[in-house]
Amino acid sequence: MRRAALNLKDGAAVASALQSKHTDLDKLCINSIRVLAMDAVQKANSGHPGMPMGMAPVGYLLFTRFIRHNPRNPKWYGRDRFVLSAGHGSMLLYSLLYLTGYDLTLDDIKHFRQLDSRTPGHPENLLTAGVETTTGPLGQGFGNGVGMAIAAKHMAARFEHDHPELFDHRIFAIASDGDLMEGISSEAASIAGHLGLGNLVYLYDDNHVTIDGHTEIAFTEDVNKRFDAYGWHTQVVEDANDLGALVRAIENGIAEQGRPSLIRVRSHIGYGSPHFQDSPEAHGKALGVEEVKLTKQNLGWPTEPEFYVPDEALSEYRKCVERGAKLEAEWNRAFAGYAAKHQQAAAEFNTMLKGELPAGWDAELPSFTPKDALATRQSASQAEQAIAKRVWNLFGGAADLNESTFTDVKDGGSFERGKWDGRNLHFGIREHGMCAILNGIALHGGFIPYGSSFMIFTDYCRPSIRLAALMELHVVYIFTHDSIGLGEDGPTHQPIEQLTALRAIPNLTLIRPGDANEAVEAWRVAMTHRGGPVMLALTRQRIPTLDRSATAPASGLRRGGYVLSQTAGRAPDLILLASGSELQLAVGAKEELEKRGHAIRVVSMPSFELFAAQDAAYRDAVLPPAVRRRLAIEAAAPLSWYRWVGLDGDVVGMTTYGASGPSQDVLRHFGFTIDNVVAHALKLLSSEKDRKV
Ligand SMILES: Cc1ncc(C[n+]2csc(CCOP(=O)(O)OP(=O)(O)O)c2C)c(N)n1
Repeated sequence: MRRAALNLKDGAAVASALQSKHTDLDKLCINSIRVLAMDAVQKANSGHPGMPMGMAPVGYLLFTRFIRHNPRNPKWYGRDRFVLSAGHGSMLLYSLLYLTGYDLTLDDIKHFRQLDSRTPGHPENLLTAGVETTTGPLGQGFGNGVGMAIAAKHMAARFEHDHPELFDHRIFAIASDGDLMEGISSEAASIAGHLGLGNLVYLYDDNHVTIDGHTEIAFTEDVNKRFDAYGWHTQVVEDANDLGALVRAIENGIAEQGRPSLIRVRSHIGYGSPHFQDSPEAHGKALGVEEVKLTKQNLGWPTEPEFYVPDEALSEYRKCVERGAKLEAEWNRAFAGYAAKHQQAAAEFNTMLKGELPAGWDAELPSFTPKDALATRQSASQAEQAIAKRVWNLFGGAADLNESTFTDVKDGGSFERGKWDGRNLHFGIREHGMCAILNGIALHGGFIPYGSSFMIFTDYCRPSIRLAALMELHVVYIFTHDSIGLGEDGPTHQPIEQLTALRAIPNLTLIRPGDANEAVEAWRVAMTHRGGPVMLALTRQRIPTLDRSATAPASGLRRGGYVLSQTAGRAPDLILLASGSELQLAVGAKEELEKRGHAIRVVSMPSFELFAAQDAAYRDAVLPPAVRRRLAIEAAAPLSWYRWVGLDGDVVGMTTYGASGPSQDVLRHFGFTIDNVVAHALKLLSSEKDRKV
């Protein structure tokens, strides 16, 4: 069962049947998509009919002739992946999913864009079976597909042995003008071309229209020349309705093994609409009752009932069910043969796919003593190396900053063209592309992807991080140089508002460990947390490893915040809270304040999200509501701390940008000293209004 052969056979059959014209049945099938898209958008009075109407022939051919999928098991590992990068054209995907027999009904289509429906405005992977990735922010899907292709190559290199047919699935995508205008697609296309990802086949919907007008107002480059220059295999289909030409081009794209493939397809937005075809009017709103009627008449379709799909068309599409079951059954048979021969590999593969960690994954995690003064980027790196030795599917790399982030797996080799078993991805200086690719690797399945750069550049990654959180993906981010403590590089590189901004992303778990042992614990959470991404914020500068003999162990990090230490025998007068490199200041200030007779509690607060997820009893035990004198210390914008310090508390933070200078000088300049923390604490302690109730 060589998949390429099967594809070519299918394709050739279509091509000869079609020559360059389509048959009546093809026409019915294609127009079914157009009608469903028009009617659904009209009923919702909201949505984007034009793109699905223009690209209906491409969707039809891909789903019925080329993409290996099983509508009754959308998670079958051996399937080809399809990404609708132009997510606003969601009705193209929903139509195809319904028509080919996924768990999506005509009733779902009728509830397009309604609350609680399975057909939201843009495709969401958690809501709709068969949606591989959430798309809508243009360019993201393009990057996801590249990540999926990387994952497929790496998986094959590890496992295929004598069974390449089990691991040779491809990634198909439809991308639009908007996708290709967004910078993220340039990053992703550049790396895909560099790597020679021959398992990618992208179809570019060249319809010359965006929202504000025709593309000539803003997008006149020669897209194919651009992709030639990236090292892609490029083709042109001059008419999206020329099925024969489309088939040949897709076949060529599939046959091209050494380069990713882009097929520019000249299509017509709103195809069939007498007044709005080729016009921006067809892009993003209902055509109107009258125009829908005229378009149906123009397409030779009955004007009523709405959502009408002829039986012949539906049964043609539904052949995908039988075909898919057969494809999966063949794959399963082949896998059974594989598993008999390669028992250990098959077991490992299944563990990875289930998202489980191998037994003993954490057996070599280091622990540190007070004599180790390490930057958390160093201690975290040691933890990562210990995990990587035992967890093969921890797979990622750096955006050209491994020399600073220390995330490359030692002796892991580079993932490069033809060296698909290399463990270290070199994303180049492409942070946004990196994070979209990480999402794609996670979506593909089988890996725990990670990526690293400087904390300041999370701003370059934010849209993809947000989508990882929305899609509940297990992605790990390692961002170092997490404060003004990075020193000389100065304010352009010193994150100020980033921590607060990241804490505003729902379902992202941010961890800023306060010493080497907390850094190890942070990696433990990163590996075991499920249902969303985890980000580690790590220091560039060395910080002390706390003496834990008289304090709580670093495992407290797992609960996000914990009492590190407290003046013995007395209720606290004041609570000092800190994260990351500022935890040492809280510890030092406590000593000074105790000398002055005050009872002090130090709370280590590496992760707001983990702490917020604890029950109220635990949170109140750590931060007793009665103790209202609370001082937080973090070398960053203070905004996110007010939830924890309350109206009577205070924050030693950053309200301006930083400055260039040696780390200790910069920290001192901005008040990150024990003396300044003590001064702020004394002010709180002497304040009448703040008195403990
Ligand atoms: C990053 C991003 N910016 C802006 C938008 C809003 N938007 C949605 S569709 C669109 C125009 C896209 O034009 P094109 O990709 O050519 O789609 P078509 O007109 O062919 O449907 C815009 C600007 C978006 N979804 N994502």
